[in-house]
Amino acid sequence: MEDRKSNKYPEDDETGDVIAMYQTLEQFLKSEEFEEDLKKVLEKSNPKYLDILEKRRRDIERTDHGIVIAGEISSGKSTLVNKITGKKILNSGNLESPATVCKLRNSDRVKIIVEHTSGKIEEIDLNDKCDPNTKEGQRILKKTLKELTSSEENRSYRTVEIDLPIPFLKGNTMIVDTPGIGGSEEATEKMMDYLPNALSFVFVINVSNAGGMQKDRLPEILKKLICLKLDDDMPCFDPKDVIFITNKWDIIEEDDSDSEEEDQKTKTWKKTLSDIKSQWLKVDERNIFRLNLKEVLPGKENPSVEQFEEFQKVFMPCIEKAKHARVTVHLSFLRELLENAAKNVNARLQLDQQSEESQIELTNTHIKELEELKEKCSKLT
Ligand SMILES: Nc1nc2c(ncn2[C@@H]2O[C@H](COP(=O)(O)OP(=O)(O)OP(=O)(O)O)[C@@H](O)[C@H]2O)c(=O)[nH]1
Ligand SMILES: [Mg+2]
Repeated sequence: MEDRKSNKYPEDDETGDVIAMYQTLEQFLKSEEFEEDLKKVLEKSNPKYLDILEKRRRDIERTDHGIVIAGEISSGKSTLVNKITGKKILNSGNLESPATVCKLRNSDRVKIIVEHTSGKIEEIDLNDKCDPNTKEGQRILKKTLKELTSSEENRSYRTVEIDLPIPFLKGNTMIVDTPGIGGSEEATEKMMDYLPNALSFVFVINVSNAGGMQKDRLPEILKKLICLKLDDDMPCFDPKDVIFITNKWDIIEEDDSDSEEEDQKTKTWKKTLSDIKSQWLKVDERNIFRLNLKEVLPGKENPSVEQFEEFQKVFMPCIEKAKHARVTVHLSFLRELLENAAKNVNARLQLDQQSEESQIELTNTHIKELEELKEKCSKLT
């Protein structure tokens, strides 16, 4: 393993500009120059603005734009990721599935990058060893990943990143396979820790599990997400974008005993829909899919393939949106805060007309500084 050289994308410059704007604004609003009474007025229009500014800056500094695939253990998450990429790379159906967050990223070079909980980063270059477009290449990648994630060292991994050509993924947007909820506590914790990096989610539900979602541990993660959102720790995640895949309908037995009664599948569908709606109020029903992932095979025609195609029509725009989501949301937040700050300083200037010249000069400096930031903000959008 070698130490990793950092990847840089064109949109990183844009992000860098937004981070710099946050820093300048934080410095200015904290400084003595920005007077106490102005601070109080701003606090009224934008309560806790300094705390929020700091949280927002931390959010834009996150480099992963994750589309996170999550759900209960063995629900079909890794199978789904393999179907999305069209490559059998992630291990599925393994009782000892990797208890690590696995991130897939588009790259010209094939490599695996391991991040330890200590922060140490290591890289395994596989570029000359496998071509991921061939079955053999996928087998090698899968085997390497399996060895890596089933090793004792896996416990010290925070994330494992697999870089390979996935043209539909842009820049830092990644598809993230997570350890199943209900597995080891340690793995669930790693998954929960990763959540603030996410911009979007696909939840996979195994409908053949008795009790469906109530017994499923999915509500646990949904609650955590709601808390993160309410605390402003995930400002760029839009709850309406969440997608649900209900999987493994083939395991539910057909009930042909009494045609008068609703069959098992209809009952399960109604229950699953009502569970999802009660646990995730913002759900868009068009984002709930019903299929058997194992029947999603190239060249086949069946209801699962049709549903998978419908799913892709919703999923692909999420990927496109993720590329600029952070910069767009942060710029509009900055613009609103700057407008409020400038408005307050302007009002102050009018009151100060009669007072000392130095006072007016200082207020003018505030306005100039805020206007400069606003202009930078407009140039970026
Ligand atoms: N019957 C049935 N089995 C499926 C279907 N989709 C996936 N499976 C199987 O379910 C098992 C678990 O699938 P995975 O993709 O590994 O599930 P996972 O959610 O990644 O599991 P963990 O990572 O261990 O939490 C595998 O044996 C899959 O082949 C389906 O539609 N029907
Ligand atoms: Mg898995």
